[in-house]
Amino acid sequence: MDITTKFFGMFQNQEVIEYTLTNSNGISLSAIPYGAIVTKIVTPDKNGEKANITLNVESLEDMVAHRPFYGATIGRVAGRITDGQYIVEGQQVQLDVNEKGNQLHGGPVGLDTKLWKVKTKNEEDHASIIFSCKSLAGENGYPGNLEVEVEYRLTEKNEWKILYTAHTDATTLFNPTNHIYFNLTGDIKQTILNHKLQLSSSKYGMLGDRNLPTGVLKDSSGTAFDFSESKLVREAVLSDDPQIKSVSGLDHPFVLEQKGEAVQAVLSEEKSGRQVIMSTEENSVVIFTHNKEMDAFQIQGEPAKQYAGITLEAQTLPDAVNQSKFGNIFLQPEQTYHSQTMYRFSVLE
Ligand code: G6D
Repeated sequence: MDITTKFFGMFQNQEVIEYTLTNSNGISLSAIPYGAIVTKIVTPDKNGEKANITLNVESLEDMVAHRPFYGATIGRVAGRITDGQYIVEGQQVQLDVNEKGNQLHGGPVGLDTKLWKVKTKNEEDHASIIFSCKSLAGENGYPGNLEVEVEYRLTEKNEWKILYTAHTDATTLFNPTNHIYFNLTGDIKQTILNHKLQLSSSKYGMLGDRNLPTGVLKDSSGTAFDFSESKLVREAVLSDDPQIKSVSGLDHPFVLEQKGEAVQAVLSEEKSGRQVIMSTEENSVVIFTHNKEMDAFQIQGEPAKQYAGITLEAQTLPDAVNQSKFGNIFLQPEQTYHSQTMYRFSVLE
């Protein structure tokens, strides 16, 4: 495996270096210590043409100024926490809020806004970029000093494995994800509407006011949210389903029926022949289809268009701390948090 580095930008007078892992099949993954952000994933198409298959901001300045979350490590808690509040041992905790009175993606200074420590590891069958950071008690309103490690492992089997480890010195919340947006065409000027998606899921979380989960996990069979058989993303995103219309696309959690090594999601694109499969230990995957053009910054000379990318954000169901049966995201001092999500890249002949 090859590990290379390149200057990426400056943050608070510190050099931010981009690390790139490349395997013997010409697949590479690049990431930076700011936000443990994945800046590129390059894979070949069916003709061997290599291209970046993810949506990324080109400059660190734009990442810091606009926080689009592209490829970023999200935490302490991915998604929205209603009113930034939760109850633990009969006490109400008030977190910092940063979107319509809720906490979104870990709050105003979430893990995606921090400069992580970094080291690399090069083994026979894989190479890794290992990021670590500390979130102090009180940051974004969370109790507990949290230590997080995220390992991005690229293997010779063309897998990107994300391995999370975390500890806390007081009961807190932890539900991280990676906010990667895929565009398998390799051209962000094309939309993801002709991508095909298949999910091992029969229920999705309905959204209500302020994009908050209503708590209802609805049966998806026969609806726009039914991806039990592979189907074009456009069939969902352009449907008249009120849940789709209300957010102009997908922005919903899908309950995953299997866990661990099983394949729970298959995303593919016919023209390039590229395919990504996902497996995770988490109980859900949030799929967001970049439902609005982002005109605060430019990528390749133009704003990132509507439907320029699609996320597969593996995590415990959003707002789990306020929804019974959504899962447990409390992290206790005596626990070590471990979770793994894997994406495998291939080409359909
Ligand atoms: C919007 O509602 C969506 C979120 O799900 C997404 O993560 C964010 O944009 C980037 O707030």
